[in-house]
Amino acid sequence: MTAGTTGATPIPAGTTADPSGLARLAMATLDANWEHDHTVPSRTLYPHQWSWDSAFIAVGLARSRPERAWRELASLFRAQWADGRVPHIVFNPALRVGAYFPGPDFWGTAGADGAPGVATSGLVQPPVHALGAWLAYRRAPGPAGLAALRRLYPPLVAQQRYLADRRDVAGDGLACIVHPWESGLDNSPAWDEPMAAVPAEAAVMRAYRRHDTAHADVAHRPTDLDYARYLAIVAAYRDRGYADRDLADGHPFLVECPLFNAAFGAAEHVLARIAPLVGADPGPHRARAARITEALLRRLYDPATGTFQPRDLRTDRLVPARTVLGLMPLILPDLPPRQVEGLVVEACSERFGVARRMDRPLPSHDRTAPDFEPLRYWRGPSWLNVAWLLRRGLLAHGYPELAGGLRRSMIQLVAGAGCHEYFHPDTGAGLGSPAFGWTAALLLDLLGEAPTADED
Ligand code: 9WN
Repeated sequence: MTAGTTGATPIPAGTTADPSGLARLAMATLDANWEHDHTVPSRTLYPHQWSWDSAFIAVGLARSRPERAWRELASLFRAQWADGRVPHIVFNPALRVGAYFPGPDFWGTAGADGAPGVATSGLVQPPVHALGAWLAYRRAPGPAGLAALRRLYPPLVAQQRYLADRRDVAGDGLACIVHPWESGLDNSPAWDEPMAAVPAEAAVMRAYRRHDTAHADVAHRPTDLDYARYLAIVAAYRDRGYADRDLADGHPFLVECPLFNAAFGAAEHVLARIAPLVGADPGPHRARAARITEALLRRLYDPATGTFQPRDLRTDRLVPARTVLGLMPLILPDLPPRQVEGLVVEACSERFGVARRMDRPLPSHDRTAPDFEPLRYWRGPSWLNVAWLLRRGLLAHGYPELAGGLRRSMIQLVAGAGCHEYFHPDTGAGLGSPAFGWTAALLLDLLGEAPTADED
């Protein structure tokens, strides 16, 4: 172990502790993953364009290659559907069939109402794009950025309108997700209960060839039973033409997710800041932001645990698993002090271990839970995007020292293991793709700011 330049905990032996060396590694990773108008999350595992990845990646690109940041977001929004949904995957037509599973033939979006001219999935992901665009502009202000914001503002507003008008299945002011992939935390223990109700058998997967397990350790990925359920839910949505009417009548997975809705609310806060720059009225965005925060408090806050839990709309019950998803409403600037304090207590508890001097990285699931799995994807491993969001929340609510602890632990992870997709939550070993887009981008973003930077 070498002593780290950042002070608190030692940096594990590995890549480099030198910030300029780390920045070079991150930029080289982003350059290697750049594909004509977007960045692939990973050349092997995820060779197409992914929605929320592009938002995080744009923030890092703004620090290094701003022109690409705007192209990244523009290419994603070119695939926006007529109803405003921003698809979670935009397929690159130049790639061979089988480069990713499930591919365009399984999604079959071509005939769906309002689908764009390019092949996409029919799902969405957490709407972190307004935040991505805003931060890209803050990192690279200037006429080109302002022009890009002007172009992006209407599609960003349409994205929000889609979620508010078509996905508020319970009519309570929150958007619901119709597939675990929409949460971005695909196999989180948060989805175990709602997924258990989805009829499917692992054996179904014998009829398909999974692409992910050819490139990543089977023991680190979702199981065949998970995949069988993922496909069954896609098929149910596809069979209704990806229409959101009457979802409550029989769609097998309907959940209100705290991260997704925190992003939904944060987007309105950010749009209220973008609006005056592009000649629009910030008032309606402020009003919508306030309504989303109020709905989150009413529907997803659990006073017994002091944290937020997903609500399964099929049973109308809060899901008991205490995952990192529950901490995400901290990104809302108008979260009341009581809930802020509850979330900070939860974050600093043994479950998640946030501290000024963190001895282990932020896990994606409660470390003390019996179903905590340090190697399996979103069931324990540490991911930079959720840690980066939590850091923003801590800064927004006046906890710069805890935010500093998270920053150091994130930098140490990459210093020790490289730009991996996710990391072992105890040892910091790199897992999944070794050259992952958002890890590189968010690292660059962290390196570009002062350790106790104000929230922006
Ligand atoms: C399914 C691309 C995406 C991320 C998700 C992550 C993973 C896909 C998969 O990769 O999901 O969308 O094939 O496992 O869970 O958050 O956007 O990086």
